[in-house]
Amino acid sequence: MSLNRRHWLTAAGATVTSLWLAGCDKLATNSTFTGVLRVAEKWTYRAQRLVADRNALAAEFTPADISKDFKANGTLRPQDDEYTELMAGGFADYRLVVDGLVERPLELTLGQVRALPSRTQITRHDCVEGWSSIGKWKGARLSALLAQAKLKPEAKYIVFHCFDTLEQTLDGSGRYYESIDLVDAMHPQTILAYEMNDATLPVRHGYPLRLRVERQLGYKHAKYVMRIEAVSDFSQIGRGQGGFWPDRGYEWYAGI
Ligand SMILES: Nc1nc2c(c(=O)[nH]1)N[C@H]1C(S)=C(S)[C@@H](COP(=O)(O)O)O[C@H]1N2
Ligand SMILES: [Mo]
Repeated sequence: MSLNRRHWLTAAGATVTSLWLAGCDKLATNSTFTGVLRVAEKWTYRAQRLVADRNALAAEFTPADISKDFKANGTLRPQDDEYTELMAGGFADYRLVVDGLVERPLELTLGQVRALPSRTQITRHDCVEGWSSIGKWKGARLSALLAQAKLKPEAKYIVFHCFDTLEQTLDGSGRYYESIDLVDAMHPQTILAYEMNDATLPVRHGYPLRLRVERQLGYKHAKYVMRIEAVSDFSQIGRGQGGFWPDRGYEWYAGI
């Protein structure tokens, strides 16, 4: 669903509510009003169907399906100082920062992330460039992490800030980042993976933590996550389109 359609839906809802508040007795006998209500009902139904569809699970596979050679793409080893320094210390000083529109900002060690409720899944990764690979992922459920941080009611999107700079720019807008809405954030298969194919997540696949958001294309799966920020709007982040590749013309919502 495009953002425009979402805004339209909200606007339609607001119109019906204000008509309602304007006095329902008079309006109930008005055929235009009943027409508006019927249209609104249809839209609500469609919106619910879209959300129900988005809550469905992505296909899962068997161990025999796991790709022998899972392709790696984009950054394969961040060259950024922060990452290099943490690597030298075996990531003992790593803290996953969770902040923004949350009641309880968090700074978690990798041990604390591993102690969160987890999920293991064998799924297919589809890159926009046309290749796919199947892998087994284990990670912390994003819903559990966000429950611990307690989202404020204004929070609408979850932004993943990464360690790697994929494009050298003067203004720093070449840092990788991505964002998802709360439907995907709460989806049971949305995890912060720390294991791939029963081993520690390899550096080329996003060590120490990478997002798996199985109903969307590969570029949404932020690798090298260092900070998770809850926001009401992402227009002030990067170049404002909600992700490194969305900033460069790709769809923000990359459903598959
Ligand atoms: N931080 C970061 N995350 C990233 C990328 C990247 O370059 N940097 N590339 C994206 C793209 S386009 C894809 S297809 C997947 C690749 O994940 P993989 O290397 O584990 O196959 O990571 C995505 N997440
Ligand atoms: Mo990709």
